Amino acid sequence: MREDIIGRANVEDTDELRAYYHELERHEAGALWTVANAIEPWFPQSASVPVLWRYRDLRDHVLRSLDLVSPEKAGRRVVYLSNPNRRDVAAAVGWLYTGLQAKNPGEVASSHRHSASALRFIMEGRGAYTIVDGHKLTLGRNDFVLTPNGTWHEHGVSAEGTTCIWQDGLDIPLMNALETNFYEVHPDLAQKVTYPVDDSSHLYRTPGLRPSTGTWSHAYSPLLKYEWEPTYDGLTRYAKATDGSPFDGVMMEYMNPLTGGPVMQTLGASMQLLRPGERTKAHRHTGSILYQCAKGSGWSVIAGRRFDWQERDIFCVPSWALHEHANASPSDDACLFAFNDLPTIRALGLYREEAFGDHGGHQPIAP
Ligand code: GTQ
Repeated sequence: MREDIIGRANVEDTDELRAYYHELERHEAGALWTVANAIEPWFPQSASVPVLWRYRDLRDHVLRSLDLVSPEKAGRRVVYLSNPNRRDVAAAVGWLYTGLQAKNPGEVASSHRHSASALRFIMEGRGAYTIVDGHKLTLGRNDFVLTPNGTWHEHGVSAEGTTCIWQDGLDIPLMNALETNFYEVHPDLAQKVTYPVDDSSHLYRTPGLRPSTGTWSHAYSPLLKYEWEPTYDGLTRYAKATDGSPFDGVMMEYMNPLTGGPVMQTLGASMQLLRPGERTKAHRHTGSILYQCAKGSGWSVIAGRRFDWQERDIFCVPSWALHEHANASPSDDACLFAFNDLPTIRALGLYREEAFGDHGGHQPIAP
């Protein structure tokens, strides 16, 4: 890939050079100028494309997995969402994995832990719970729960509940890309609940207050569950006090209450509210995002394509893709849950953001 720009590689092939490249290849080596423009693009080149996964297309298939395979054999009955260009790494976008998991009442999956950080967002059903290192968290619709890397975790639905479906979000592809992924099955296949049920909420959910006793030495949030009611309440109250971001509307980030930082080291999450008729301005940033519509309906324009979404639909925004969101309703608000790899991107000093039309620096304009 030659480029006729000063400072970029622009070497024409000759018989002598071709022989030289061939010779280098035999020594497991190569000439940088043959690959330089490709491996050092002017701006991020995501291999992922924007995708919308409609819940109405997927729900029956997710439920069918309950009849097709046993939890014992499958481990977890999940339909994962795959980006057309990222099937080889099981990524939904960038280095993020996501899937829809179904579970019947009375079922519990075996306990395990891994290097990937995980989160769930509850889509439907009653009686779901997760156990994280002995902390049992009861889960309802639109609740968001963490299972940070290295923690033992298992998911179940109580016998009195109904069939549950939730979205799993993990950085499995990132862990594999970094070649840091370990996996362990719990020696007893199940954990004991060693703390009072929902203790993390009792200890850490009251805004502005922290427990005076105890210590928390983990790098992830001690508040393991973020319930829908206080989240939605927080957003509607915030909406009274702000015009919000021109790019994101009224958006709040799920945070570690002890640090104000992201919920986990590698993954972050947010909930945003788009007011009736609101339409945001387009921007782009590094980092990959997976959205789920938690309430209402609307559309997004991502890299020039329009995607119409409604409750429970999931869609992705690849790194550096221009995107804007709109609430389709003149009377109801719309809420988008999202998770992202921004804590990783920020920790490495790689976050960059740009409004549409605001091309700073010396780079050529992205298509
Ligand atoms: O429950 O931790 O959808 O390890 C895929 C891999 C869920 C989990 C998934 C996992 C999990």
